[in-house]
Amino acid sequence: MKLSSTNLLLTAASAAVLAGGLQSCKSKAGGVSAASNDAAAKVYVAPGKHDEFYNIVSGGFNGQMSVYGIPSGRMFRIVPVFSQHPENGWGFSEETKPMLNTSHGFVPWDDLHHIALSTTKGEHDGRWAFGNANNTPRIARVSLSTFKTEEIIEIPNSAGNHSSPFITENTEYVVAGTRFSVPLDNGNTDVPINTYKDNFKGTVSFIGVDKTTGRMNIDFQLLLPGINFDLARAGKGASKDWFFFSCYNSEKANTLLEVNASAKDKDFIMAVNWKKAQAYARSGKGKKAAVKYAHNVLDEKNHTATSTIINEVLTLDPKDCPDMVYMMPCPKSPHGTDTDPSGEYIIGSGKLAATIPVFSFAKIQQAIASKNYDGNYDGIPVLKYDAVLHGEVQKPGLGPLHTEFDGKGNAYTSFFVSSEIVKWDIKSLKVLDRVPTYYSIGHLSIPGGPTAKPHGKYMIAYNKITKDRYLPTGPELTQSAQLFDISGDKMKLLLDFPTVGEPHYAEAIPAALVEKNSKKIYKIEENQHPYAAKGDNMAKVERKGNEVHVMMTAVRSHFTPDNIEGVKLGDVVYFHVTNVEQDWDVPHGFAVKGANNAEILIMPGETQTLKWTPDRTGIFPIYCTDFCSALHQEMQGYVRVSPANSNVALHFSTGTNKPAADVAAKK
Ligand code: K7E
Ligand code: CUA
Repeated sequence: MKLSSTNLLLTAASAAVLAGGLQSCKSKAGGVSAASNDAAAKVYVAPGKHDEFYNIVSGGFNGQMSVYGIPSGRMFRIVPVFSQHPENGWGFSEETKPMLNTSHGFVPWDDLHHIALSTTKGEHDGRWAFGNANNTPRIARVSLSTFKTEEIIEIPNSAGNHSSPFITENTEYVVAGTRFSVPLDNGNTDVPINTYKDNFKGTVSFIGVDKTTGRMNIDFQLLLPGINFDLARAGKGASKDWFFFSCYNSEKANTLLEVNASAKDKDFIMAVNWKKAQAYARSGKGKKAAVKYAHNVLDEKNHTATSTIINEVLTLDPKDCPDMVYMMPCPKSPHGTDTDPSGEYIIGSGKLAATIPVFSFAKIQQAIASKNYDGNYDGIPVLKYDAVLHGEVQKPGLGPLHTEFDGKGNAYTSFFVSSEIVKWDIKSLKVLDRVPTYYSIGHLSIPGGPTAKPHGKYMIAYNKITKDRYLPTGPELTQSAQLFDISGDKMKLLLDFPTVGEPHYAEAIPAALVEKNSKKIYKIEENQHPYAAKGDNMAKVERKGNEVHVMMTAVRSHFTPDNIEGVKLGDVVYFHVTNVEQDWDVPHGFAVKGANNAEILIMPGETQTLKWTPDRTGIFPIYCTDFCSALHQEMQGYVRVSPANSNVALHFSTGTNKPAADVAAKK
């Protein structure tokens, strides 16, 4: 989220907030935070040594995930997800373009906010990372073996997929809640905006995840009042069959939300019994609705993605499904909702609230059993606030956003306005410690923080404002993370490190769970790409009408073929480049002069295709863009493009001139 602290101060906050906000700004002017003396030793990972944790960080507006080491803060790679990526041709190569297809066509750039790492029995299993596309609603699944996006599924009846992707204990479901309520896709969508209250609906979708393959499918969708869903967390342990969603704009405002959606003093956390919803869906309580959404899958064997458009979704209406959905009042525009490792406590962080409410799952169950309601909201029972409340953390700070846990009974909440992290005791609700962040923290993350078994030890703050923390780079500054040691009673700042994009949520996982499964090469004998050349002897060039298909191999340090003639103006050339290396860390690159599309980077054993439409006649050099060997600079070749009506025959060769030089000279 992007909150401007001035907006918040001017329009929505009380005098107390105003005073507090100004005070905290003042104390931070030119602030220098003290890192403890032994901080350097604690983040030092000696050359050649590995970090303790992989940290998978959302890229925010760059639409990608990035991978860092903790505690060093070193960045290892950007994993392209929802945006084209010039570093490796993601979304540019013919094989990966379908991954960015949607019901709106090709979408080359999105906004990724949240990471969810797969769990089994509530604990990290090191298999997949899920991410959300916020703008054109989608969920992606990234393999933690290849660090590649393997699947992307679009979410119909949704807009601004912010409440996503959050997972159940055994990764049975990934959820996606819509931020913007909108008219449903299968109804009349061309309505006046000011008919919001009548025509706009909210939805949350439950996307099933196959246990073995990870394949996603939208199992069912709940049709809900036209409010904004913000964030979510599944229950754990006793509450494992439940899901909790924070909602704002219960006022159902459609304009100037900063004022109009802040009118009531309580919004909601919505509790969904997903087991019950699943049973309703299975027993035919749902209705099939006509929609249109894309489901894109990357096949690891042929290295090619396919995009399928699906036309139907199963919807469940709470009216037909009793005891499935409840609302819990929550002070002022809750942002994060987080469940503690035991699953008993649900923490709501009202951005504009002066306290942090902590709900008790046991009390929620009692309130439901005794129908302890405070009326209903659009037909959905509202549970009495006092009946479900474990208690409130008093005077925690200003602008609470997100809470994580260390597994030792403590919660850590980020405060955007007062720019700090506050540690508090979940049971006693006592504030134990606070540290400033530089500046204006959004999410925070503790390794395993959202799981039933946090790994603890470290905490990372993802800050929204960087200001004076690093060497300036003009108007646009790097984003900033801060690493804290939380192993003792007091939180200790260890390190600032820059990040790419604008990180929102991140999740760190012990390296031991991921490292051992990391794929080194794709086996060439398993390559099923239809245009793969699995050895130099299979390399060839074929014409199909005005398409020229070049089945090319790359190996240290030449392409086969490296001389190609007979391409004519008006042809479309497909360079299908197979990297036949079977060695770890030996990619080859491919570039051709005048390519309007991109370059590509091909992993060992993989085939990738660059499409090229030459715009003029002449000689066009090709070369490898990845410094692969001492003779990398020799890894080059030429393509000759002749006029449309020329009779130059299709020829290709490597190491021998074809056609023979004397024949060619006469042409
Ligand atoms: Cu708080 Cu989009 Cu998770 Cu950002 S959201 S901070
Ligand atoms: Cu291959 Cu450089």
